[in-house]
Amino acid sequence: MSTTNLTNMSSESTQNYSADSIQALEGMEHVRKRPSMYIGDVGVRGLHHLVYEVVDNSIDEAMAGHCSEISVIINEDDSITVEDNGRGIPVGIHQKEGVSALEVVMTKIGAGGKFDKDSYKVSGGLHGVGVSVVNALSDHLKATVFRDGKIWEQEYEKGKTLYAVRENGKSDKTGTLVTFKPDVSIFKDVQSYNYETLSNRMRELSFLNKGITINLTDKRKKVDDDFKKESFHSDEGLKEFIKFLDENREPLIPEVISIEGQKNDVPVEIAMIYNSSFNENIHSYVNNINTHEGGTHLSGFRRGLTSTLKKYADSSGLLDKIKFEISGDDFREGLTAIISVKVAEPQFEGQTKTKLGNKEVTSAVSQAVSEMLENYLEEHPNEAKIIVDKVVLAAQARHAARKAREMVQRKTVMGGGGLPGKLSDCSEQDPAQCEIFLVEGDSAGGTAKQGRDRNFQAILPLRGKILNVEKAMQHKVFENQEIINIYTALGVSVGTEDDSKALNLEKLRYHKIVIMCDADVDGSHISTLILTFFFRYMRELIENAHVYIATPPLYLVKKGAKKQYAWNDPDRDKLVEDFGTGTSVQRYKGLGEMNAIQLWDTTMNPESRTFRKVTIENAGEADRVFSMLMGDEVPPRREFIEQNATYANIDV
Ligand code: 0RA
Repeated sequence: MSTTNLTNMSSESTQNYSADSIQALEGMEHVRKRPSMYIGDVGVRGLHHLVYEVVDNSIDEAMAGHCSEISVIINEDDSITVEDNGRGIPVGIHQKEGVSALEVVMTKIGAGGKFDKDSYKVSGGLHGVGVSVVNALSDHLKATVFRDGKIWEQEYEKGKTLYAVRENGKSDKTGTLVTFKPDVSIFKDVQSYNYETLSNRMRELSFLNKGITINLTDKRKKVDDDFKKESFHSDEGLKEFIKFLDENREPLIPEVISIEGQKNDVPVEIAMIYNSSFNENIHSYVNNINTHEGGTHLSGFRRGLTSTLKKYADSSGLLDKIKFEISGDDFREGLTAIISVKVAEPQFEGQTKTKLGNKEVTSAVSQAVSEMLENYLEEHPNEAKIIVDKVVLAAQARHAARKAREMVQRKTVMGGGGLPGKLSDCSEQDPAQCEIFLVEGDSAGGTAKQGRDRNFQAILPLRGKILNVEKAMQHKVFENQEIINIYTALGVSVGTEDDSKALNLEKLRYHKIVIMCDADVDGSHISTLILTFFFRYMRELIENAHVYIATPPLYLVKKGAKKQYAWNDPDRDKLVEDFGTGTSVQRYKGLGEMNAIQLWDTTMNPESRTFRKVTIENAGEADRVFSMLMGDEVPPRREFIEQNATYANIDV
């Protein structure tokens, strides 16, 4: 099993700005000078963002009812082509600007489709910046428009127009085709497009915008003599999205509950189901953007859900025997839901600007949920009982969990119960400088303790396989000693009664939390267990880029005094060839086989190590993978492992 689907090599290339360092530059030039202001970063995310920005324009055209198919192609040279069958960007002279509207869209920052008042433009990237930004950040871009029976084209270099819009032949189709090649002098540290990342996003877009067909082709790769490709199309939208997310979970009710409508001018779409798991799994979107940090639409959903279920349960007498309070959390245990709203002028807040701030949305969503659920519960008394029973069970478990949690709280910083005995702490006091290595097993822990730089590196050995939180009820999680040790060592206390998983990150004692496990099947299983725990119980740590995975080498290649490490088979083979006859290869089976100096040199020394930063590119996909890997059903897990068997092969 490899974690590459959930993690990403990521360069720390986000730029910093102070108000006065922002020079007033002309639009396109400013984009090139300060790309991160427009696309977030110039790393992997930014590179993929370019594709989303172009696709968003086609999605807008589809939402306006004029486009049914969008094709995305990763070309052999890592350029991207996006084609749609919409009306085609207008090519006539733009009154105010005096040049072709196409040229305005492509070269004026913020021009977007704004001159078209009729089009219902609510999509548009997180940054909503428009295709001109993509143009500015591309070495080369060519736009081709099929319109009025003709083919029109224009090309640009680094955003600069090469020639006026020209006609180049006849065609009876309509649509827009854009091919761009990102400027490598801007995306310096990024290799190339990741098929899976694009595929996950195109699938997500097809669920969020039902009826559209989105094709993805990778011309860099061939499978059975044909290019690698997929086609996404969803007739049922969010309903199907829920089924996809919960594929590996056991549903408690037979059908997905769904609603679609408009409240106070806010289009709201919701789908939800209850499953037998203990996890709350809610994904929220605004204008097709995943709002990781939630916001007013999510609050509205929670409010509507809680009040409606509570009212129903009270009036139905199902709670008569219950002596204790039922909290908001209890209504969401085992719930998978998607909330998608369209907001004309979204205000995004929060650390990653993925929290919706528009106040009017709360009541719109809350009303929508209440109406939908009231009807559903009335019409489905059997399912209603199943849901209420589940809520009651969750409340009971929560009472048991409270005792366990209070114990954790007493033992963590709140009670001042001291640090875990197994922790070898560092001497540095500034958390921003501190690192903690979570190491599998006491023996590897010992080596790491000797090898580390004790000034800023702490070691916490974990005993064998930590609890699989995917299958455990909350109180079991809070009773688990290894997990208590992690909470205590990190210094973060567990949440309140109402939000049992909220963390207080200000207390975090280390800003880098490094999972260091053997590079074999067991090691990667343990890494995944730890990651599952972080994903379910400490997601803020991942979202704030505190979680890393160490990468110990697989081989030591030696000849006489010459020694080099290799992290994969091709590198090993190359070293063996370079060193020539008499070379020996030592395979590291585990961290324990390295001595302290080797471990420092290869895996812990900031000068020479490689860490993989754990990121959540796509929360829905991450959730699906965790529920599959750690859940009950074996066949999908086997299939996933076979497809991602990087480590599994090595041991053969
Ligand atoms: C504004 C007006 C019209 C089309 C578009 C924008 C448009 C933009 C893009 C970007 C990618 N694909 C697109 N397809 C269409 C058309 C106005 C009209 O025909 O009356």
